[in-house]
Amino acid sequence: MKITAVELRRIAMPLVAPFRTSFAVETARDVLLVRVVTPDAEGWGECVAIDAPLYSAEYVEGAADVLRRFLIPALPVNDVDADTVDRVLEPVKGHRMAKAALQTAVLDAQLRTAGQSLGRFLGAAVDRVPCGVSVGIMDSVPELLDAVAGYLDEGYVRIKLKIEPGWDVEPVRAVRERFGDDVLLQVDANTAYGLADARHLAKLDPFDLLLIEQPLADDDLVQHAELARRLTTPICLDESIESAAHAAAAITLGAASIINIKPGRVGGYLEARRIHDLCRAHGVPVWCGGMLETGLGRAANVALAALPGFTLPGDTSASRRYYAEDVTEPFELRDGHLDVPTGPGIGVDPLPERLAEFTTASEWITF
Ligand code: SMG
Ligand code: MG
Repeated sequence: MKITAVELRRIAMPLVAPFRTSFAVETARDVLLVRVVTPDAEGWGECVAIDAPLYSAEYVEGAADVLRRFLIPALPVNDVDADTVDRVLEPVKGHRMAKAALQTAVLDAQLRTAGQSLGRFLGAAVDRVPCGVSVGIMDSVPELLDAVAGYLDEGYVRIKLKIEPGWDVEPVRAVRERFGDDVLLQVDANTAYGLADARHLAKLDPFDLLLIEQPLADDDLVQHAELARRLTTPICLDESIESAAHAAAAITLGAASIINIKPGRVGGYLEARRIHDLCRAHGVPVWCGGMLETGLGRAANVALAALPGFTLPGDTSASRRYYAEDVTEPFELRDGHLDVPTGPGIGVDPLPERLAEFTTASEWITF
């Protein structure tokens, strides 16, 4: 495939409600989109980096910079596919979210040219995926219970509560008391605790949670393994896992018994599939994480979530959980599920008027 141009486009997407985690409050997404143009097709990749380096070291302006300075110039323009992108970007350390966006755009163009859907390319086993929802930290327990009630009414099959010190056992207890033991429930700390909090975190054990996600720092694999010995709640890693090698280390150490796969965090859909394959071979369940993606990123995540090892519901919520207006046709929940797109590539297109309306900047790199 020959690339003729790459666009770096920024869009500003207001969220329907603030989303508070242990590290920040998000009120809008400043999204970097990568568009790859070839003589036969255009491909889209959504960069999941947020505006500040608080979830991980990456941030949107840094991703744009490394793309224009190092990643896009490294592409062999005359004969490129997603595997080539993996290989030629390998010497650049880190910057996996930026790499993932570029690789996804190339992969989308490649698959649109070949007329194959991303789901089929990755090995999707189902045509729709069950969906969970991630519920931010709130100002009060009643406010949280209202939010959870609304999501359960919409049909979400799993609830994830964001937690931090001071907002953990009480909200979990309240949700269990109000909605019962049958609700699939899990929590996500985004690295907010230390191993010294093990006895406190063990107070979550009686609530029969599916998992606790990333309680400790991203580079605390050994500490996570120790924490796993002190809790009955299974430990799931998110921020710690940036590659299949990290996943292998975490499994070997006993640091995680479940893994959250976010393609952006691990450098793209090819590495995401490798992590899926590795975990499946080891009997480790995986699920698809989310980074408040627009319809463009969501389409690709839903395809990934259809692989057979994704045995837990993902943070693949409907468009309206995030945005009053999405840049694509909205993803809508039906019976707690989203349909896996079947069209070529990621299977969705940006709506030109929406895209124009949300765009704050655009630059083209031509070859
Ligand atoms: O996309 O539904 C979503 C958000 C899911 O909680 C979610 N993501 O650590 O898993 C996580 C967080 C990171 C969000 S940072 C913007
Ligand atoms: Mg997480």
